[in-house]
Amino acid sequence: MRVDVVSIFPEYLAALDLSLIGKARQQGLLELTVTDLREFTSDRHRTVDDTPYGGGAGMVMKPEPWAAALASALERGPFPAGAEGGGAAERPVLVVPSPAGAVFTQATARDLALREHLVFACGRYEGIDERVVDWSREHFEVRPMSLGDYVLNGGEVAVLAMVEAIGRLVPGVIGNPESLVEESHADGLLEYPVYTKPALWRERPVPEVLLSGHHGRIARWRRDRQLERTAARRPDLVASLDPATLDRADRAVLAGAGWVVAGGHVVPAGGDGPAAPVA
Ligand code: JCH
Repeated sequence: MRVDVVSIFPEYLAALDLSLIGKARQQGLLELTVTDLREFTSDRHRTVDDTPYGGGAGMVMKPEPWAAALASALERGPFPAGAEGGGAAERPVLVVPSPAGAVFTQATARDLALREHLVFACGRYEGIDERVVDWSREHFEVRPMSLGDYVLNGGEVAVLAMVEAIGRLVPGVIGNPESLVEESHADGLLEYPVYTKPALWRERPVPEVLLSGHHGRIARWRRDRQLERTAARRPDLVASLDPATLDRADRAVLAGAGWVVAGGHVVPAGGDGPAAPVA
């Protein structure tokens, strides 16, 4: 996979050279290039912004440097060279972080981890002139993406998060592929709590079942904690559970947390959900 990042703060992306992504590069699985948008300006002041048409606060990023930077990224092509394998050339993906983007999820990360060429355009100020996005659709699959419903000052932090989430899913990048298998079994539930040595710390014992060696009981205990946590912290995820994936023990834990299966959905006990049809 090739990853190109364009930013007016390229030093911000230095963290990508460390840890997981750095290892992927050393293994030849991923090639990362970070370029300074100002390299693609042609005026003496290396101007990248201007006032917004229609008025309003702040500044907007000018289209010309962006077009030049993105054309330069396109020229690099996929990595390794000829990653198409004789087939039709795949469209590179242009990810544009934006508070107005679709929310980036694990499903997005899995999808993008299979692509040959990802380009990330880090905006600043009030964002990038929208015509850059429109023009880019002629050359890229364009994906405006939000990290979540909160406002950052620019795209860099969002790109750090997205490249880390994507990079660890590139085949061969994670040392222990078992971790990925467990994650993919996550069934729309939050993770269970984890513990390590010492078995007793500040008068707090590790839950005894985890020391028991009973793999079936451990699996059931972990599943119970996942269900409890999800009910307490993420009611939206509980409401999205498919009842077909819930056994009797699951339903008992959810009932204890105030959720029941009714009308083919998981709903809060005692109202709200659609009534189950009477047979
Ligand atoms: C960004 C900005 C428009 C603030 C400039 C580029 C992404 N999830 C997420 N939150 N914020 C971002 C993000 C991504 C790229 C840029 N800004 C600052 C732009 C705003 O609304 C009018 C507010 C923020």
